[in-house]
Amino acid sequence: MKIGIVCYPTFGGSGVVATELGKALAAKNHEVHFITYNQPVRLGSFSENIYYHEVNVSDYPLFDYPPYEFVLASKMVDVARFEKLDLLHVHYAIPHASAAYTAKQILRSHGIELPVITTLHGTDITLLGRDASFEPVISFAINQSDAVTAVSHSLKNDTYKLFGVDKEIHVIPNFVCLDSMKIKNADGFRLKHAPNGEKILVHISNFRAVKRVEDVVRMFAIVQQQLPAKLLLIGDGPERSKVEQLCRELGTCKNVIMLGKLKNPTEALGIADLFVLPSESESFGLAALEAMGASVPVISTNTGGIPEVNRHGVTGMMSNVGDFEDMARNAIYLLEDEARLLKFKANAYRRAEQFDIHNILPLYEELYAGVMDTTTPAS
Ligand code: GMT
Repeated sequence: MKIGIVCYPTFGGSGVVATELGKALAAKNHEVHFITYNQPVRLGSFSENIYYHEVNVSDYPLFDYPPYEFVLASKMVDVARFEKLDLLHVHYAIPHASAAYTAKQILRSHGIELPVITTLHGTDITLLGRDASFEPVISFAINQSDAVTAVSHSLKNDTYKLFGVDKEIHVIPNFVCLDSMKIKNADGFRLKHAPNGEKILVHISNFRAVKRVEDVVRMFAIVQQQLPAKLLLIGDGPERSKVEQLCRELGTCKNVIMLGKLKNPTEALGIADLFVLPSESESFGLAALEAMGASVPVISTNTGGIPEVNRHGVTGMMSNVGDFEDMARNAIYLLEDEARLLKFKANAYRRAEQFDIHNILPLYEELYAGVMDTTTPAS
């Protein structure tokens, strides 16, 4: 098949999922055309069957707000017509699903019927969905898609609750590519950051308020009083300076290492003993699944789709949002007993295997085939 993939090219989970999906489809001989405003972070070097079409918005002085959605729709039309796409898979409702709707109508006027699949990722629904100014467009674009997927049951339910959506939503969970997560010897990295055998806790996010990174620091401050530990903070974003300030206030700076943005967190996860995800809301928690794929148990909240990934008492532990003291107790419970920690590590990996790309990719391929079967070619 010839598949167009539209996504945010940044470090966010939706972009990572879209990019890894495209790479996996290309590896199965589908032709994949990424349409984004920048080369997706996880794309890496180009490979056979992968093409990248950049969306460039001109900076015209009349525009206070550059009309990105129209330029994107035009690019979709262009790629679909001249690369002869079979379908378009857009990740994130705003503005990708609505731009795809526009592109679909334009293509129809050229006698081309292009099926559109929309995948909902979370913040497009749970955060933007609360903003009334987006609601009519999001609902419409979802309803007009030929197929809609959500990355968890929790997100599916939220979508029905928050939007006037009557379209069937298929749940296709996020995935990890375990084959590409095989870690080379990371002893040097571990020695650098935990030279005295300290336990290593890791948090990865875009440091937005919804991630509650301050809770990571607060729980870590308690953990390090009980056992030797280091905290690796990976990522960057609006909350970073508050987090740095909190480290100074709590006197944890010497044990907190801020690595900033990493294109691929596999190496850091390879030396981790625990992953911490104290999010306020999370439709899935891809970062937690990636940690589990590196055999790292997860200390998380029990919000949104996280319980569909992390199993309390098996692959990690869950607490209520904001209860960093409970998270600290849970972390200590796992870290203080080596045998227990090893068991959780093995469980985490086994759980991640269920979400391996080899299990999830066929669900997308099936959906694509179904949508193409039911699309009537334009006459
Ligand atoms: O979490 C973010 O702020 C980024 C966001 C995104 O759209 O890239 O992540 C969302 O999509 C991920 C991939 O499906 C999910 O794993 C995250 O849970 C979800 N984030 C939220 O729901 C807050």
